[in-house]
Amino acid sequence: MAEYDVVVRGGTVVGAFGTTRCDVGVKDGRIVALAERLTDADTVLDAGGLLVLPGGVDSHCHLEEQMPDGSVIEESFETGSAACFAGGTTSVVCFVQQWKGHGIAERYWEHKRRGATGMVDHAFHQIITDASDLALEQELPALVADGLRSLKVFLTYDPLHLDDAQYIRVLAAARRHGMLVTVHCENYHAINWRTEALLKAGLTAPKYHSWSRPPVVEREATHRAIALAELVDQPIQVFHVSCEEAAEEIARAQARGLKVWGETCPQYLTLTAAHMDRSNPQDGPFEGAKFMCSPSPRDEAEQQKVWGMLKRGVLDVVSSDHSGSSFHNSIGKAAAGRDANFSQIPNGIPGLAARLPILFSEGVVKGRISLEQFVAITATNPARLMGLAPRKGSINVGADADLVLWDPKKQVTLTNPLMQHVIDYTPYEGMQVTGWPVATLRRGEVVMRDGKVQAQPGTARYLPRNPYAFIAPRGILSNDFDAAPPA
Ligand code: DUC
Ligand code: ZN
Ligand code: ZN
Repeated sequence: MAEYDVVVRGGTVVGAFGTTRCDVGVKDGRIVALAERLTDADTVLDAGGLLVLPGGVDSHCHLEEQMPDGSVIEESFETGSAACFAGGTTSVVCFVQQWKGHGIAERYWEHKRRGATGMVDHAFHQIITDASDLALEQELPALVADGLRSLKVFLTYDPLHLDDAQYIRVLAAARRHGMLVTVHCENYHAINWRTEALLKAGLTAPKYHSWSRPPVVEREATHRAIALAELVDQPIQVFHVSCEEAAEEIARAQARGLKVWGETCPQYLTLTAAHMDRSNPQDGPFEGAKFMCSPSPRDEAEQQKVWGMLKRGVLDVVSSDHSGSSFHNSIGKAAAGRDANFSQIPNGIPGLAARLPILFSEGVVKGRISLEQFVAITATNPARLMGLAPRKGSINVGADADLVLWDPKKQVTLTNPLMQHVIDYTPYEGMQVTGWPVATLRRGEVVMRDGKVQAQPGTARYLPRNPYAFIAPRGILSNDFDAAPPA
């Protein structure tokens, strides 16, 4: 029997802290050797001229989520897995929704069953829409015992949003259970107020989505989310930061020593509000719906500031927030008709496969971030923050052999078929990128080669997360009274 099942030979192995020329030896799905020359392998993959990257970790994407009205997000675990592998991502953290008025257990176990039908390794964030005793006191402990380590709250969006009292209850429950809280930061009442006024004034086209939620609504909610997290002494990650003023709130919190992390997404680095003002001959201004997500993309000056925040490390994760709704069918963007006003159009854009190529091309190739930073923000940092390290997110002996063979010179024009998701469009259609995944290995198995995804449905693994120190509360309270002592 050969010493290695697979050897990846002659590539340039990239880690968050450095880059080395070495071979990677794989046995039983794990990395067992890193050395200048490895022989005695069943399969040798030639990586000459290629980069060898850890498989991407997308810690924020929406797959097969079940909605209270009985509908299910279009992207299934199976189709989403194909998109992940096509773009060099091998692990995801996706969401389970709580339905208002219900507990969390039933949906969680159902979602876990669905996750197993795909191919991509996965963990879950539990969305809390109703901070009830049933959810947080009675049902949450069993989910934590199953390896759930993060909660998600929305400070805006009907019917998901929590008020401050409910948000504090979630922070306290997370602290007791040793969990991370991730937060969608926009001010609910401010957006509703502006939306009503815009609609009354007849300003209903997709482009007015961005007018309904200017940066100040994101900054205010980010400030409040951080302040209340500080009160409870609970670490949080602020999701999808779109603008400098929200990132500044995070920078200030970090400078004070708080455990606050910030994520952004490719859409805030490459799209602008002007995309929502596009028209086409068939659909008119409805074309703009393709780019509608929340927070709203801003402008080019803001994009450069968000890049700056990534370079500084204030924002240290880039995830896709893949939340697609197809454009041409009647259940997606046009669910309320093609004349619907902006507030009736589902938010969210697809981006699972585009995430790494866009970050590499716009970031590394254009000199905005280093190659090592690219690996850190797309794999190593999300794995560490989500409690998936050292098994995922880096190329280490003992880690799962999740690897991407990356051609740093290959030039590609992004098209929807290349994305391999179920959604019928990509907001990045026509974008030119340099750098492309030519093969993806998941636990040592080649699951994508030259664009052909070859993994079997049902081979995904759930990633239970043990308690981990990285997200432990600081133990610093306003005074000696701890209102939510850890269990
Ligand atoms: N924003 C979110 O917060 N989630 C999904 C889609 C979106 O645009
Ligand atoms: Zn969100
Ligand atoms: Zn999201």
